[in-house]
Amino acid sequence: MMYPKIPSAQTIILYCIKIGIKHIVISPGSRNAPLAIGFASNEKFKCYSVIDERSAGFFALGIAQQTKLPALLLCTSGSALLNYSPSIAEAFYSEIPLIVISADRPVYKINIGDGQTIDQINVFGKNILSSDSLMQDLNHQTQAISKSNQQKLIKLPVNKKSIDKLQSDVQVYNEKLLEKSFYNCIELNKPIHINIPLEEPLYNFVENPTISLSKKNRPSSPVSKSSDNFNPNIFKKHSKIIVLIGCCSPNYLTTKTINKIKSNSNIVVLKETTSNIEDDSFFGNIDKIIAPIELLKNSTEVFKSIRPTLLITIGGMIVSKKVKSFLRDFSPQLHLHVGLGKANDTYYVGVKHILKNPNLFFQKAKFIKNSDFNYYNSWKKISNQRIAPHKLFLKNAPFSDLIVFSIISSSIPLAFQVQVANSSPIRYLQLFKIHSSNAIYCNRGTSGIDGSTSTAVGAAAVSSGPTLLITGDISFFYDINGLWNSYIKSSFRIIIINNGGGGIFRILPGHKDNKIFSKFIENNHSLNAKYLAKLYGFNYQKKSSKSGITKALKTFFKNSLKPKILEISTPSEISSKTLKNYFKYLSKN
Ligand SMILES: Cc1ncc(C[n+]2csc(CCOP(=O)(O)OP(=O)(O)O)c2C)c(N)n1
Repeated sequence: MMYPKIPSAQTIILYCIKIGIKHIVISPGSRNAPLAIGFASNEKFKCYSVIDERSAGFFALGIAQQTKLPALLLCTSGSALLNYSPSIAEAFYSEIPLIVISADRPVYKINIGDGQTIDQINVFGKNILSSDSLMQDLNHQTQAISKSNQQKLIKLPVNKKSIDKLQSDVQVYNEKLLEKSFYNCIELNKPIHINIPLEEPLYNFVENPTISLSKKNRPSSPVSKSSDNFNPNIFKKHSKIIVLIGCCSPNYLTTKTINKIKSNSNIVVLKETTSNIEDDSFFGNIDKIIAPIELLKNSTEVFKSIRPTLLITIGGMIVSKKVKSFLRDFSPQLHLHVGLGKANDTYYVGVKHILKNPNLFFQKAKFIKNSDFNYYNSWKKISNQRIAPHKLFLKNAPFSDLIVFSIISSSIPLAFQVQVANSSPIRYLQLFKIHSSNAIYCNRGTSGIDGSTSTAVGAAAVSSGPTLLITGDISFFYDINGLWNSYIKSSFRIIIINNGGGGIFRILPGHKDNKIFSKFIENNHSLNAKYLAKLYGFNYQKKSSKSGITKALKTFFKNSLKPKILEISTPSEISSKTLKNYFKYLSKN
């Protein structure tokens, strides 16, 4: 094992061992070499080398999403750090813990014309929990420090005793800062940033630690993790209750909770595909239920009849624009968000945050003994109305994105976890039933298209089962560097739905069929992934028909020596028209 001689660098490594950080994603550089070598030579850590920091950030996000523990990112000084921004914002809004360590020049070398230096503090603005710098060690290169011009870190004359005293203060400060920041990161599931100023020489190591960390207790919890600020009788006051479930990790709600919720027929559960919750009495495929109502002449009347008086939200971001607009236009009297994560006032009625694990919340909830089934049945009736027309439409619909998703959704083997890119892939997938064994993930914190591949590769690197990434063409080409690493397993699968541009913009309101739209909004193109597949060692197939895909999927998921890409070409115009016709058809039948 090699521990860096520089005390602050060694302290970070000892701290990571102390709190059990395991996964370290390292991007190259020289300033971060003391830490890179220190981590990589210690078998307590599993280190990954990912060159592009934007991709590295998402790769680490994928790891933390799966392990539910912080993954650590390490980069050199300068613009390297800025490239973590998209993944840090995603982690912040998705509440995924990441620790960013940036190596830096000493303070006296910033903004004086030294190479590869920028101001590295607070570069992530408000999209991160905290951004701090360790203090520079004063017993390392004391001469160089005392020679520095502007910031007098050490006052001359210096002697060993005074340096030892100053260094001991630096050590106390640094340990406290690490303790507090790491602890907050874990407790609040949010990203944090620690900058570390390092003076050369950088490549000196010792075999055994020369520092012993203080044994002081952890700082007090940043939030009270749980509170009882709710009235368990609230359910008795409402006969129209919606529980809306957004992004959750698998098994977030226990079977006991699900059964308890089911026992109350005043409750309608609307669950998104990313909720990873399955029960036949809950309503998935929310858009399939709501979008056709929007097209009815008497839509207001219908919406009014299913409007809730109490809305309870659980989990993270909501994908369905339809449910958001329904609940904003036909708003509940009361909105409670239950959980330890952030409560968003998404529906403009003011949100009351019940800071409690939803399982405990429902355990304590008191229900009316014999609730009538009216409210549940109103939703059930609409949901049932969709079943036959859905099937019939798909049977006769032309080859399009919708057809492709209907085929894919019924072909995924149970062992696969599914990583889905933004934006139309996750929206299409929401229209179909996915087996509960297939955990579904999507970067919905910021809904970016910039890291879906890297996230999927990172997640797959720490998952025992195989991973399928379903992505659009623009998202795929955007994050090509997600494939530029050596951690892609042979079981990794990518399906690219290539509709020649950002197909989502043809679906969203405001679409215009003209050149400006095609060039600047949709970005239509004629690229395909054939040569990229070759470059990165993937088996590759391209299909553009229903029978072609069906045939390809028969072998696509089977074991292979290389990972595989299945690229599916779809017609963009027909795809957007088909989706619109689908909702029209559902509304009329
Ligand atoms: C980093 C980033 N830039 C831009 C966007 C806006 N955006 C959302 S979806 C999309 C196009 C996605 O196209 P594609 O991956 O081909 O999927 P499709 O919608 O065609 O299915 C864009 C540019 C974004 N979400 N994130």
